[in-house]
Amino acid sequence: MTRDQISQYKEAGYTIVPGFFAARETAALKSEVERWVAAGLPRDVSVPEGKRNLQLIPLWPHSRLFRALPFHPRVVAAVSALLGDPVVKILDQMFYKPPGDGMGTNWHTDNAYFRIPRPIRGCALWIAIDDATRENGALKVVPGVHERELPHERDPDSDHHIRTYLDESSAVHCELAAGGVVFFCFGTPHATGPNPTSRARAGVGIHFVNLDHASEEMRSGSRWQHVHLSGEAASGGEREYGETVSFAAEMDRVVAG
Ligand SMILES: O=C(O)CCC(=O)C(=O)O
Repeated sequence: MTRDQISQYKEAGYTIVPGFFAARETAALKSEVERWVAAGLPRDVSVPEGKRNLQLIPLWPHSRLFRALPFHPRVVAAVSALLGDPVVKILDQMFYKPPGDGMGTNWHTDNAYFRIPRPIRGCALWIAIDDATRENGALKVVPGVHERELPHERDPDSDHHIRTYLDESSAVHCELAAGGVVFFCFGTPHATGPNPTSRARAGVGIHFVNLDHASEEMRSGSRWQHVHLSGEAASGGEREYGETVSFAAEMDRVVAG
């Protein structure tokens, strides 16, 4: 992560990092996603008849590779630079748009769910598992409005999401080859479009917060997971899972089949 990318995150509320994951890493992540889809694990959260918006949440119980992903040294370095220590991972999820009838996710901010006092102190890492294009529903963000609190209401297109309405004329389409990522803060409005193409589009979102800036509810640990990645409580996974967790070792396992 470059100094410019860190500045962009702080000023605009997001930054795009193409090629964040190497080809071998991306292939391993994709093969886990395909395994979940083949097993029918993701749930269709869409309401409109004839459309699908598949979501799997949380991810870590379903894959040792995804359990290890937040501990990837590149991920820890990035979220620590963006949020300041101590960083915890609180949530992970997968969004899968099937070809043809794959639906978008309407505009929202993550802070409408998480409610931390300073939204810049929490961020999502969105990973393009497949190439993400304007045509197949790449992530869109509205830059520079992350300090504004936007009203949200129930999203009629989803069985559990909430949404906001906003002027999207300045939206940035985060087109990315698979393995590229977007970091965006909890205050940054984002959405995705539909996938009318002939190939599926999967994305993974992982949420991190600086624990000193978490809400009371979040700090209590009763609602969201606390996986300590930096700071005094970080133990490389021992504390959370009773063992040291390694992305590289899990990747080798997935690749070996
Ligand atoms: O990838 C998607 O389709 C939705 C992403 C999203 O809404 C999120 O990460 O909160």
